Amino acid sequence: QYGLEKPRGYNVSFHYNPHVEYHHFGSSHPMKPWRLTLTKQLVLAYGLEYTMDCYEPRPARFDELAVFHDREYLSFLSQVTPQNAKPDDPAYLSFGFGGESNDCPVFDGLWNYVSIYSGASINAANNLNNKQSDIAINWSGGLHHAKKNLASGFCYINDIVLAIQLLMTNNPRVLYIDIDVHHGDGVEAAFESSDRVFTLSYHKFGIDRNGYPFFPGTGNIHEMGPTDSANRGKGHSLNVPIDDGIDDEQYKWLFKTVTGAVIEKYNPTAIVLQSGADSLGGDRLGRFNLNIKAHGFCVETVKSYGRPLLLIGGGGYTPRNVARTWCHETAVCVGAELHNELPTHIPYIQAFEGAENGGGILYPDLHNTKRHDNLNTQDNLHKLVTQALENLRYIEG
Ligand code: V1P
Ligand code: CA
Ligand code: ZN
Repeated sequence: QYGLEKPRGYNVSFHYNPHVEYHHFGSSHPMKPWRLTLTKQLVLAYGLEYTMDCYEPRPARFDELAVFHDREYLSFLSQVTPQNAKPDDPAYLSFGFGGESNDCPVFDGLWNYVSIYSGASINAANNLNNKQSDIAINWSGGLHHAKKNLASGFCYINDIVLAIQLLMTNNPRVLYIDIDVHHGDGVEAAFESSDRVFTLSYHKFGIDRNGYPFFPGTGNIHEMGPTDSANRGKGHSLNVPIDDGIDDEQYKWLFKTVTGAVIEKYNPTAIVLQSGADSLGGDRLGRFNLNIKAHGFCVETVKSYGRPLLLIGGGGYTPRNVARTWCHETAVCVGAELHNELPTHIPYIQAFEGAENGGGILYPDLHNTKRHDNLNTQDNLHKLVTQALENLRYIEG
């Protein structure tokens, strides 16, 4: 009856260069590119590669990165190595490398690493632009803290900004949504003077008992971009600050209510979703208490609006759960349901086995795996939503 036509659904593309996996930030550093190996193994084990167009993008070139980043910064980044780095060189610190926190170390193959993850976001954005895909996925990207001349919070090149700049050639309005547990400050800053990009970030915000702000310390509800009324970007950022321990039902309600209102009002012609997995329960750096399916609910919700979608990774510091989440969200994109029992023939299956690693299943209970008391009351969340909706008064209906 249906001839040889493909069943109607979304054209999903998967953009991944496996060379990204072999880079190391250093043994005690929480960012582990190896989580991408685990993600790929799960995606393959469930056979999801047959449901998508898979690309192996080339690394981005210097000129492609210079569309956003300063050339002096890129020259430094492309030449610095652990052997020639001079930590007392003023340029070294001023570009955000090393320092006391060592958030952005100089490691072997750094330039290759940043070019690879950026190349994948560029390739994914181009696929959306030429309508080869409805949803394009790059789990190696999403490095939202990088500024045009500054490395910050494990991010050296802002692949999201580069992808949005490409999408802007075809789209009058791009919506950026960020569910990483950290504030998407680099993307917000890059487009602060534009009304053609709206940035929306959900994140932990607050000061801990030792007096330190949760990284990067920005993104309170009243930060809505520039205040100068002549600035076109005024009111085109929305920040949703959340406290420790938020649970599935609260987060789903918050995300659906606020994101829905932004989409209805701003009416974006393309959406970029940064799906940082450090908002899961049990994350090494995060503070929330989300399960995998609640995180995936955000992808489902955004997908349901049917706009061209770029889905990218970000943070995520408990590698086995990052892999589970991004595999689940790949399945959400293609419209597949996955069985809970992990296929047994996966390389690195040990990473998922044993009670402490989630018992060999795809959807272990992550709620309270790292006890964070829920400090979000229903009353606080209602007030937050009221204020968030109020903040939307600057954008046209
Ligand atoms: O809190 C800081 C430093 C301390 N300074 C005053 C700032 N850095 C954080 C950075 C978190 C970056 C998150 C990136 C992303 O949003 C996107 C990929 O997920 C930090 C933390 C922490 N617990 O917040 N750095 C480190 N931990 C760290 C630990 C060990 C070695 C190197 C860095
Ligand atoms: Ca965020
Ligand atoms: Zn993060």
